[in-house]
Amino acid sequence: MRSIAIITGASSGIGRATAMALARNNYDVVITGRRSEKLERVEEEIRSITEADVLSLSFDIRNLDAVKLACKKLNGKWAHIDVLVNNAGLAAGLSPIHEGSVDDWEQMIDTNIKGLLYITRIITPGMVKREKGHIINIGSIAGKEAYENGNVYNASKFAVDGLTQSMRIDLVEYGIKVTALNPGAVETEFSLVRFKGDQEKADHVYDGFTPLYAEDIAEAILFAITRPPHVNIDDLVIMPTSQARSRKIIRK
Ligand code: NDP
Ligand code: 8X3
Repeated sequence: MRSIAIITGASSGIGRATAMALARNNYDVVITGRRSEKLERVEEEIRSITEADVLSLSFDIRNLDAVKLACKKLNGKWAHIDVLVNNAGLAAGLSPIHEGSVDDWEQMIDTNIKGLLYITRIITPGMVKREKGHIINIGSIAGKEAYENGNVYNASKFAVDGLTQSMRIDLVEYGIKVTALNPGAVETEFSLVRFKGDQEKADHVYDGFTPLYAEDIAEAILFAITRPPHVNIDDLVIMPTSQARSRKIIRK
């Protein structure tokens, strides 16, 4: 029998790669994101190369009513979510605190913290009732150490770290696993989003070294969710070999 995973932010990057990896490995997948045309393409790709069943849900995770409405479609077999991958997130801008954009701050807090909480609040009661489930929170090296101009993005990922620890404490008595996965630089749409579509600036981030790829993180997620029942991976930091800290990257 196939298990069911819901992956937020599966229209690109880490979420997309995770949906593909899980679909290839005996999971039916619920994929979410705002861009429905991108989700459709991911759905088609999964259907064309795997046996997996796919449900696409397009909504803005910052909007609680929209999240609730979309999740009403999680009925029948889709009601039994085994794995929740809290991945949707972004960095907006890179400015010192005294020059930061309040709109950017709100977007990061609303997506990376509140959005994660909204979907978790909807999915976890079923896991508690079934006494079974696994939550994967995508944090970041930015949630382990602050860096220059990272401020609110850092804070949002420190919050994910805190929530992961707290969720594990609240859910342990129900046998629910909670894992945090904290990547360093991964080449996705992340930098293009951070720099508001400036492709040159985004490309520059990955100049002169080999970053991680979305598939590297997807493999780690697959590893975490396929451990035996008595094993939980609490917290993983995954970095490119050339990156020792957020801002210590060897470029050649
Ligand atoms: P991408 O920009 O490629 O993917 C981000 C995903 O999040 C997209 O599918 C996007 O979908 C979704 N998303 C963003 N905002 C919203 C929203 N308001 N509502 C619903 N979905 C939303 O970046 P990554 O794959 O790199 O990012 C995935 C996660 O990994 C993020 O949490 C990021 O912070 C984290 N991370 C990334 C690192 C990196 O270097 N790339 C390193 C460490 C952590 P859509 O736009 O269609 O809504
Ligand atoms: C993304 C990695 O170092 O750009 O979370 O913040 S970093």
